[in-house]
Amino acid sequence: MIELFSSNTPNGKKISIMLEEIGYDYTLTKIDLNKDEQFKSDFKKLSPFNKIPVIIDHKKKQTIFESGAILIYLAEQSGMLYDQKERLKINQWLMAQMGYIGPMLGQHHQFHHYNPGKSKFGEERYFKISKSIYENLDERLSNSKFLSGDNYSIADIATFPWIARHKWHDIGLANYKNLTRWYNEISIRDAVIKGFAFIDKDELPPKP
Ligand SMILES: N[C@@H](CCC(=O)N[C@@H](CS)C(=O)NCC(=O)O)C(=O)O
Repeated sequence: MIELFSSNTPNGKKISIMLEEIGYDYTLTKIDLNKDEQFKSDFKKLSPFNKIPVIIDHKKKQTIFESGAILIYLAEQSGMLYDQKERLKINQWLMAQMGYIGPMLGQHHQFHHYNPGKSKFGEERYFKISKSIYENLDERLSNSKFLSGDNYSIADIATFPWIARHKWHDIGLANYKNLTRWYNEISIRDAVIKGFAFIDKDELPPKP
């Protein structure tokens, strides 16, 4: 049995979506970031940087932090969504999400959504970078069905919940035809709908 420690954020949703995709049973332990529960000493023992998500695979006595590492672990355990032949491509798009797309859109959330008016520099910088991320993804998806190629993979699962915050981005997802096609296709998967609503039972991926 997998125990998922998570919150209702894009990084949190990656793992609930993955668990639904591979059909694993799991229990959810909510970590309330607004109450600083991520800083409790018991949680820090599982997550050295005090971040969600974390999983414990109780059967295998394994604790894993970092969403990319968790996705790879679950993909390898289940033999799903991380095709051996596509691994190099999947790794590149997964690492791009982990090292660039997520952190940059996260900064955009901080300056544009949570703290508008506090730093013109920060707002402009991360708006511009986020817009270029939409452009880059749209370009990639103009000649590839999914991020790593023809098949849906953990790279798509990692990226989708970040693009699902498109209303906060104010960039206009609908203007990016290929990114919208990809987004819509993933939005209607049963596992994505279930995984998206893992904390707020009525939450659906917002329409472009
Ligand atoms: N690189 C980490 C980032 C995780 C992360 O930033 N989690 C956020 C929520 S989305 C968090 O736990 N924030 C709490 C804090 O920074 O205090 C991953 O992908 O797992």
